[in-house]
Amino acid sequence: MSARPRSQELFAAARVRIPGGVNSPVRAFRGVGGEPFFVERAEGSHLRDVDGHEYIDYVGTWGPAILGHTPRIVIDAVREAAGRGLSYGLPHPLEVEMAEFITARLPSIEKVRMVNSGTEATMSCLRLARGFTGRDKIVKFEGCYHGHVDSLLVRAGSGALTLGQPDSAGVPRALAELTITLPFNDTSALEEIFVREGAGIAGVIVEPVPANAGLIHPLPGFLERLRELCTAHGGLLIFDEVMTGFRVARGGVQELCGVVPDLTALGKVIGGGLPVGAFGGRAEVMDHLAPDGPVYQAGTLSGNPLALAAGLAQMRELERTEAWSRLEQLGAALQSGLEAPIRAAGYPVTLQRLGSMFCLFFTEGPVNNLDEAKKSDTVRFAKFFHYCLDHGVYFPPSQFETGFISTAHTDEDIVRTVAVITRALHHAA
Ligand code: HOZ
Repeated sequence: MSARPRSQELFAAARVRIPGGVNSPVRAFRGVGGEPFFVERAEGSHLRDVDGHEYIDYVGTWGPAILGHTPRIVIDAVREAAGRGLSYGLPHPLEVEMAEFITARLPSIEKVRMVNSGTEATMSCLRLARGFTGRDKIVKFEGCYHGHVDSLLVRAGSGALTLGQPDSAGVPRALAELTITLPFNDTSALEEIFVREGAGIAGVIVEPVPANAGLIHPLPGFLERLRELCTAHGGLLIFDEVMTGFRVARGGVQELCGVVPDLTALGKVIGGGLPVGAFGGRAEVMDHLAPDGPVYQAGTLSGNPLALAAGLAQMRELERTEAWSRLEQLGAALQSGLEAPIRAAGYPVTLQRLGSMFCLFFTEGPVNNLDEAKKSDTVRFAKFFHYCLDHGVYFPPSQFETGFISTAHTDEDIVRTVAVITRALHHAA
């Protein structure tokens, strides 16, 4: 185990004044045991901790850092924007640029509202779906995580799953009862629920490629059937593309699968590392939002100029460099490099990947839903994780999270990572 005395000291101080010592998703560290390291700086594909250790980073601030850390182009855009003011609470040109940028690339979005986080985006989608349809029930899928919205902390993924709290305390039972949960990829369960409850369903929210219970692929036809059922019964289909939007392709999963949602929640990559979310969809639905319509939605810092400058700079750079094909190349190199070590591990390990997003499940694959993901050997995962960390490779500290590759990762980073994983798999045997 690498010595991290300064991190330990800071963590001890943090625990006195911050619940659990953490603010960010790094709370998932509880899932692997031990204490998180404190970051001194982040650059490109690397993190350096306050004790002087360097790590190849596959967390990328949990998704946003698709160009790697501190990309010059984003930093310059933020500096430039900051010189003109930090926040206005008044319209400014970047809001129009961002709205036009997003709507030009995601045809399902005719109008978009900026918010400050993915949670705000999904929360607003639910309210809008309820306001638009006049119905109360929401359907979600087990293991999908859509932020810490009351209605959605029911059989949730991500940190809630890692910490064994998929149904949070503090969520009124009456509200939780309005959320119907179904297993992902189970078309029969979906059809049954629409037969029974279709007339009361305001919307179905789904990560079209769930990435908060590890990474799970939709089975052929599942999302298409979901679309048909929502249309037939008048409920809205809400895609949570906070993780996948502008990450797996320019137009997210909806571009890859061709299924058109009514509403989409975005975040992470579109903020370039600053706090941002957005939600959008058909104009007919979005026009129900205040101040045009009766569904209230608000936020003092929404459309913040620094966040929009960062996000636009990042997304334009992705387009300019056709980054998605490079990200696919890097992901494919990692995958092919791991084939032999996974076969040689002597116990079941499954790599699931979409472009630059990936997860190593410590169980037999394919993993198609939460119950299958939960068969993973989390004790073995923890051993694997700590070995990698101690040898300079940082993966998400939970079996139920997804790793991210950035354009700043080099071929050498991937080769080194494969070598470390190979030894880590052996170590965890
Ligand atoms: N979407 C984040 C990664 N799965 C989780 C956010 C959080 O846990 O705070």
